Amino acid sequence: MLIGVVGAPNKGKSTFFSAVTMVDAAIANYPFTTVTANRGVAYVRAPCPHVALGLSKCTPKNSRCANGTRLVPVGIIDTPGLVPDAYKGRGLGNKFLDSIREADAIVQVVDATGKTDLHGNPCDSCDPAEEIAFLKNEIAMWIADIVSRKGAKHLPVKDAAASLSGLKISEIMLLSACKECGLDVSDGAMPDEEGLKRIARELVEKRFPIAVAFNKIDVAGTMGNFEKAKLDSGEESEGASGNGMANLFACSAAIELALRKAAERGIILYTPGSADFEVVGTPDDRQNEALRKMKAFLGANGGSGVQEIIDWVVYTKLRGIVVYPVEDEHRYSNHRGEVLPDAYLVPSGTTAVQLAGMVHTDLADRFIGAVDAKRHIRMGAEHVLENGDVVKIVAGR
Ligand SMILES: Nc1nc2c(ncn2[C@@H]2O[C@H](COP(=O)(O)OP(=O)(O)OP(=O)(O)O)[C@@H](O)[C@H]2O)c(=O)[nH]1
Ligand SMILES: [Mg+2]
Repeated sequence: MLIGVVGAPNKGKSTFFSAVTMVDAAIANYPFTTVTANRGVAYVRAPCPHVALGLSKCTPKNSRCANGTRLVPVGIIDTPGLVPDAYKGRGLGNKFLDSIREADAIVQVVDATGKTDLHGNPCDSCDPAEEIAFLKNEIAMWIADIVSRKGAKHLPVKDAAASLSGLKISEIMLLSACKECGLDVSDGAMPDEEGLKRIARELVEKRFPIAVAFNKIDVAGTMGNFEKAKLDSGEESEGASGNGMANLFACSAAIELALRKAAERGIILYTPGSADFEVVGTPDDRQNEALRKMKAFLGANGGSGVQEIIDWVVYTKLRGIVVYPVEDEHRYSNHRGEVLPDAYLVPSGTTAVQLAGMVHTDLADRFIGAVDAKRHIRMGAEHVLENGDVVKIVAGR
């Protein structure tokens, strides 16, 4: 799974990315600081099974365990800023769009203060809610443009689908988008330009689930903009889908980054996503003052909001589950005695034999069966795994 951090310039994308990955990406208060995409690894939270299994500890290898919370890796990509008409190549247009091709979902970072415009330049009172529509529109135009560049007026649906395959848009997805737009393509030909634009908007919804991060919420007076946007989007979408503003989140990437850096330096104990931290080092006066402010912010907002977004995207939008392959189902360990060493983030619906293939392609070929190590029952190849399962794969020679 790969999450793209996306949005107009100067909104805090790289700050968000750095906070969740601890990769040092360039951050600055001007547009187009990021010119090529940065890749890293973020983490989703899961209850570590060592607690429910009554084990005193675990030995994570590909992940971390922080006070009983397993932090499971998920790929993330920080993209260059997107400006209006990026699909025509404006700004870093093509670079931006290319960098989201592989993303399975998007975190759209908007500046909740309203102090930067769609080009990332200073602005007195821009409406952050406008940025939300802008991203969807831009991606839709990009998709429509890719198809219409194929030339023919009534392009065969098959050719349209082929032109979108690089974006991981399948023919089935395309046909379902046409259907949802009420457009009949049973003659095998794509509709006119107007129809194509509608289909492209529908494809954005299907292909790129979006969480909107109202960032810089630590700036005084900003929460009102978030509340307003929530109301606006709720009113708008309630008629359409009834699920309102569920994808809007308030966050402070800057505070999350500062907290993780302080934790890395041993000044505080902080579990990403929590609403508090403990001072364990010896901060100087300046650091003490900053920590005091951050504690107050976390207390008032129930956390920085950043980790919550990653978790929501992975669990709610991408329907991920976390499973733990082991070699010894009694000790929950690998052959070196390391307890619950690996946590795999997989799509819901993953079967035992598919997990075997993810651990090692060879294991799927030699698959004989699997054991549910928590319940001590056997699983067949097609057994669908559940979130939190601990699985021993049994393979032949
Ligand atoms: N107050 C506050 N400032 C923030 C926050 N996140 C980012 N900033 C500031 O916003 C400015 C832009 O941050 P970047 O992370 O470089 O933004 P970007 O979206 O990656 O910018 P481009 O790469 O130019 O598109 C910097 O001055 C950051 O310090 C936040 O949560 N709170
Ligand atoms: Mg950046």
